[in-house]
Amino acid sequence: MPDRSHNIDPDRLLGLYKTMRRIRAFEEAAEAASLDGRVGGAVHLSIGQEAVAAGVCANLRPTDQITTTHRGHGHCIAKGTDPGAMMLELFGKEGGTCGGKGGSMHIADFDVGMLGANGVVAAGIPIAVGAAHGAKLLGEDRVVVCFFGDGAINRGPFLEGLNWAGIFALPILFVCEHNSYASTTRTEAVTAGPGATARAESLGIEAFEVDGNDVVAVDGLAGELTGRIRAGGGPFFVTARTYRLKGHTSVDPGAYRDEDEVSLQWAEDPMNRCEEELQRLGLAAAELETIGRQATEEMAAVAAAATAAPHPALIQAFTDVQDVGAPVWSALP
Ligand SMILES: Cc1ncc(C[n+]2csc(CCOP(=O)(O)OP(=O)(O)O)c2C)c(N)n1
Ligand SMILES: [Mg+2]
Repeated sequence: MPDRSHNIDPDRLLGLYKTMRRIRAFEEAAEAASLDGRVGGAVHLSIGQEAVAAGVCANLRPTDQITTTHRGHGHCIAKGTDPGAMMLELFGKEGGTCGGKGGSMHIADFDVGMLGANGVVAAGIPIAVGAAHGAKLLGEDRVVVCFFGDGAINRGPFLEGLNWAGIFALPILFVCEHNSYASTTRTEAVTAGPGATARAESLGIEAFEVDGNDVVAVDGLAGELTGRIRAGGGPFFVTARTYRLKGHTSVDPGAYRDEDEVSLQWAEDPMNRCEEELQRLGLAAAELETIGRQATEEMAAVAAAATAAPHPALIQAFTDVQDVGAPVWSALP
């Protein structure tokens, strides 16, 4: 078993930190744009969960693939999707990852192996399993990572997907991002038995638990498991314990949670924990501040560009969708 202690190369940890800061800055910019109405409707923020996205995706190649959920901005950024195109998508603007038609919950970017966010809980699981089965049939050495929440384990596709992956020994890593909530409900109140890890094990899938706010631990475990998949192993399952520091959506004040619970969890903010680790390795606080400022500036520029960008021409409503025949709306510009 490889060493999973905190012996990490400082440069690697710095790279993980930069990814986490970019995700946090993107989420803060998206939150502001949702609250002031530039983005129509609410968005699901991954603030507090950045270490899972960064730690797992740091072990993936451009040809590897992921699926994600309604809370998928962090996974997209960590996999290499351009935040500028993502922000345009959130704003419903021209140049968005899906032409501005999908929005936050339907970002997809096949060029970097990002097979799609998904507004339907657990619906990404069979898609990821299908992609992994495709890799196996084609003899390609792709690894597929399937991100989903702790609420998703109570839906049927979870059982179907894990069963199929187990039967066919597929090259897939399931990552259950366990933030303890499904919307306004504590998941333990609606989950029978010991939970995600045990359910995977009951299907014969080797499963692990990791502190999802510890990016070094996530990176180490993901490195080990993706390595074993590339060597012909898999599937594997990881439950990453983390916490959703914000409400379920950008407009949810989260009144169903105890204030003490939330403030205790802010003390476990993965960003601070990563900074402490970097300082222990000799990085200066000023250097970390510069990285944070650069990330904020990058995402402020991205949001400003999305604010100024045009909406797609109305005729675009008829492209890239199902065959609707020739549009007859002659008034279209
Ligand atoms: C099939 C389905 N049922 C219900 C919903 C409404 N819904 C949206 S997000 C969510 C909670 C999901 O919880 P979890 O999987 O833990 O993800 P998290 O929001 O915590 O990231 C629910 C119930 C949905 N989108 N799809
Ligand atoms: Mg959850």
